[in-house]
Amino acid sequence: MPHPRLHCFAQSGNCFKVAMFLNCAGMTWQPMFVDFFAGTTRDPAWRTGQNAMGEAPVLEIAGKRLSQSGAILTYLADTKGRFQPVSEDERLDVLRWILFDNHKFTGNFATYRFLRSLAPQPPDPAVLAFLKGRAEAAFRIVDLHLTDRDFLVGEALSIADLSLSGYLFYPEDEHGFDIANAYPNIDRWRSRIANMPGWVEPYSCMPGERFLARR
Ligand SMILES: N[C@@H](CCC(=O)N[C@@H](CS)C(=O)NCC(=O)O)C(=O)O
Repeated sequence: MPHPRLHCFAQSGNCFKVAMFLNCAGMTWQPMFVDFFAGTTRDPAWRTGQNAMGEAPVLEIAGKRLSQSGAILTYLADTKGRFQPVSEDERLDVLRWILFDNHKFTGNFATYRFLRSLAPQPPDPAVLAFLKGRAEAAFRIVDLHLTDRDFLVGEALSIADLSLSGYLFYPEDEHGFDIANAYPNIDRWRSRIANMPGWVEPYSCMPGERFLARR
């Protein structure tokens, strides 16, 4: 059976969520470069051939073409038996955190980082300030939740952790958040994840040229 192919690019924490699973589960996979900054995901060919939602990541695996990192992580956990919830209550809790991640945590933080540092045009300061405030609020919620626990759900690493941490391993000059000092519980948690066997940092496992933050 061919190895899974992950359509991804180095700056994408959403892609990195899936790459972390593949790496930490010890799976062999093939990265397929998505030239996001040249507009690949906006190309009609991408939408008809890869993902009608116009997004990366896409994972080709076992004859399927999967998108939405949360759905991909759920599929991988279910089929590989790794990083999955261990009870019905945990399954719902993992789903809660993945939804919170997509809507509030990654949803605001990744957009903030993109506009702040990676977008070709300088951002509207009011939009940037709004996103920063929303991201900080989401960070406070996660930091508080991690006060007395090692992982988001249960006692072990789960796909909820892989989802929420996807953007936390990028350099501070890209996102501007002093995570170590402002959110110490998140900082310890992300170190726990980075110390998992097989973990590799995003710019070393996904294709695409790293460029300096534009601003
Ligand atoms: N909720 C989606 C978000 C995916 C997403 O926004 N991917 C970005 C790259 S990091 C993208 O392809 N954006 C294209 C666009 O918004 O036009 C997921 O978790 O997979």
